[in-house]
Amino acid sequence: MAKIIGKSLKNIPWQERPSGSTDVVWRDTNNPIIGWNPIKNVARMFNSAVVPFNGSFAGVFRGDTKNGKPHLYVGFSSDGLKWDIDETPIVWRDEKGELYQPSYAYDPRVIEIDGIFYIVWCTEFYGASLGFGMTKDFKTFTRLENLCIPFNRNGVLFPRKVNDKYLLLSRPSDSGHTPFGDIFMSKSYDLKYWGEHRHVMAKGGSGWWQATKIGGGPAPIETDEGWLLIYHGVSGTCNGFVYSFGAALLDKNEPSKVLYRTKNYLLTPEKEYETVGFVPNVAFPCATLHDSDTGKIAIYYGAADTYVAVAYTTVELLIGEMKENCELVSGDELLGN
Ligand code: BMA
Repeated sequence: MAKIIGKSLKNIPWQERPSGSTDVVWRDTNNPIIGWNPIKNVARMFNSAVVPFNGSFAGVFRGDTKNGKPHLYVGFSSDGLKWDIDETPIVWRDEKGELYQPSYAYDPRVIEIDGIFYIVWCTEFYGASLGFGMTKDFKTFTRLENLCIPFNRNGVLFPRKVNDKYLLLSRPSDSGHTPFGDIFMSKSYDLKYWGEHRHVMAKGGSGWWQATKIGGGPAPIETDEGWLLIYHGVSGTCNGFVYSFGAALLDKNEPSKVLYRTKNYLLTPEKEYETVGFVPNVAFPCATLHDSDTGKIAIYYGAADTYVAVAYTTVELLIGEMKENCELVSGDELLGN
């Protein structure tokens, strides 16, 4: 039986799979957990990241303000479902203490490495690129060097070094709503200088749900069988893009190698809060909470670029599904080249 390697999280938000259901991933029945106009000046909160913090939970939220621009907000919760979110965007200072605010910021991921919470987001740097910063207490936030040159999005760090190096997944792109994109990996000794770039996963396959582009979602979860990556896959329709999500298992020691990958999506927009909103038909995962004792996983995803929603699965169900209905995509087999 597959096991999560990591901390236990007894207070993980959780609902059992509905009786009679054979779904690998099921939604919280109280979704969405954050709705329209959640705080002053913010119209929509979605594509946000949460982590266990001091016995409860903290999060970095994407808030699209009432002038349409997105910024990052910090929030706290005792149960992971009801959130108290600051009304002022996060203030970033550089390592010398000078203000260093991004002109816009979206799709944050928060990754704890050795007690420090690193935040990766999509920032303005001559086009969309990867902003980077850290906090220890979710009160003061230090902005670090941008992780790469333009254009790039969906930056995700692994939660520990592998073979002495930090690992970053990213999705190189162009300046707009990219009509292409595969997931790549870069390595670093210090989180500042990045190299040894590798291709990880290609879009496409026999199905259409991930035919247009893919992008890393929550920070990979370490398991005894490899790194579990939940990622989004995009399908192009005559009415625009549709964002669903699937999962892959990456090699423990060389995570640019894909071992298994879900042939079918795990969740696609079906509920009204996923199909109707500012951008219809989007399910965009950015974080998980997980419990190593039970294998429970809570997936936080943005819905319709409007809401925050939660869905549940277990490590056993997810890896089981990947093995039973696996399809590697042409390009994955280049194995790190
Ligand atoms: C992507 C990103 C996401 C967004 C998605 C759907 O390109 O901008 O923030 O959720 O489009 O609009």
